[in-house]
Amino acid sequence: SVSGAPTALISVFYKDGLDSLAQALVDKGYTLLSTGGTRKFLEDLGHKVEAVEDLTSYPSILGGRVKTLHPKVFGGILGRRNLDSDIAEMNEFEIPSIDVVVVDLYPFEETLASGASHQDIIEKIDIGGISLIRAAAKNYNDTWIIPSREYYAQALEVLTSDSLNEEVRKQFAAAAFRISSAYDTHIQAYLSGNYQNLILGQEHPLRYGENPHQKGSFYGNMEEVFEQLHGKALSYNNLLDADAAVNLIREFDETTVAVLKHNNACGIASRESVLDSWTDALAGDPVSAFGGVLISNREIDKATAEDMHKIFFEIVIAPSYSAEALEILQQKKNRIILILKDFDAPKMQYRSLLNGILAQEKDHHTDSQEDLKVVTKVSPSAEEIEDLLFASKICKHTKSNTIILAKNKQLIAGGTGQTSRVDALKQAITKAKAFHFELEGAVMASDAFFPFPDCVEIANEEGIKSVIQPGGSIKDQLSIDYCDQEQMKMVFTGIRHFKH
Ligand code: 93A
Repeated sequence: SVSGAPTALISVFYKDGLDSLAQALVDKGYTLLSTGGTRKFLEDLGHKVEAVEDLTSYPSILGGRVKTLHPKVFGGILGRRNLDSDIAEMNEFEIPSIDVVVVDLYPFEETLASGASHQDIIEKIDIGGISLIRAAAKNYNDTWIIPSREYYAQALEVLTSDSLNEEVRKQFAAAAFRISSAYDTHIQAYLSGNYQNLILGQEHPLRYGENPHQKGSFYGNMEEVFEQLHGKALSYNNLLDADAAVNLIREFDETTVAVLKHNNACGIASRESVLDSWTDALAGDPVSAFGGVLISNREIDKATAEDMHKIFFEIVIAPSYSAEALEILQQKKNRIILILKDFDAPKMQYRSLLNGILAQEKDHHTDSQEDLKVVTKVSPSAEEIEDLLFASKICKHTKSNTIILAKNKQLIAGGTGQTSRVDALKQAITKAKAFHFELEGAVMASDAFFPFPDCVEIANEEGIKSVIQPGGSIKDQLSIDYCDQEQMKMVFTGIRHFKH
């Protein structure tokens, strides 16, 4: 140390929060040693502080670029206290041992984010501080590193509980290298012009955004999800649809084909064969299917490809294609043909709004038989339960407010993105009738509870007798009473599936 007592070198950018740590160090008998601004701050608090300048016999030079970079400082940090030759050299060159190093680096990221000039950003590349951190962390057995103001509280705890041991020192050293490594990562990203990519991942510019006058990009690793076999590059809207299609199809284990438009399913069916699934998915709404996205969870065979080829669609997604199927589908030059890989979907979901982003866990809950609570006197049959669960999976992936009508594992019609639940139901009924579906025996799924019994009343008038919904409205009983009066069946899932 400088004075025989153990020494703590403190050089921090942000001084707030330093007072109690400095006091605790003083209480433990440490001599304080500091750079200019930090020394002034500590002296103003009433502490006696030695100046790094006095130790090095150099002033801070080059506008502060060289303050601590000196053998007397680094020797004091790096000298091995259990090595005779190091001790001998420290004595020879009058290097005091430095036992604690407290650093808070120049705020590079913050300066960058503030929109500062290039020169100001460069000046905020800390050199001395980062070297202090790395040196102390390397010699963690002898020099305890407190590598940023985020660690003051933890350090204070260690000091007051007298629990500084080798394991603790090592943990702080690991934190130190985490900090130095992240710090340099930001600098390299800034200098190489890839700063945005550091946050968002690899940028893939798109032809345009949602509309031709909007620029757009995708950030991420599309190759992990798709292998593109044919067609033009995916557009902004294609990607939104592809995402919706993949999320939907991943709900189904049995052979299923879906058709999507504007992120919502307009047709979906589960059947024994891919061809039958496709045929009955298309039947859900052959008008909307025009220009849509087709997705299958089984290999597309020749017969299915031949039939798909008859209509105009933008994208087909499947785990694989038979050679003949691929040959048929490739006949349209622009048609996008994708293989869906077995990728690990992120658990979180993000969306930008106002001046920030929203983050949430994805809706990973798939309603199953165990979730169902029959609330009516009559229970749905086994086939009806299958349809109810089928419909509720579609609900989960359809824009709210939504009502899904299904029968025999086929989407009959959906009301999508309506401002009232009744409107969603009416839209579904109108659509179903337009495509000549018989609603008698169909089931109804709702993404959220019914605030009033109006939906079950309208459904009943159309012959829809089985209903699945989360429940939870204060007026649930009104819907239940109506169902009981009409021998309808209703199950509660307890799980809402809003999708906004
Ligand atoms: O410009 S530097 O890279 N050169 C140095 O030698 C040096 N030593 C410490 N910046 C340096 N520091 C940094 O100064 C510390 O990391 C801390 O952020 C700041 C503290 O300076 P002051 O005590 O004068 O406010």
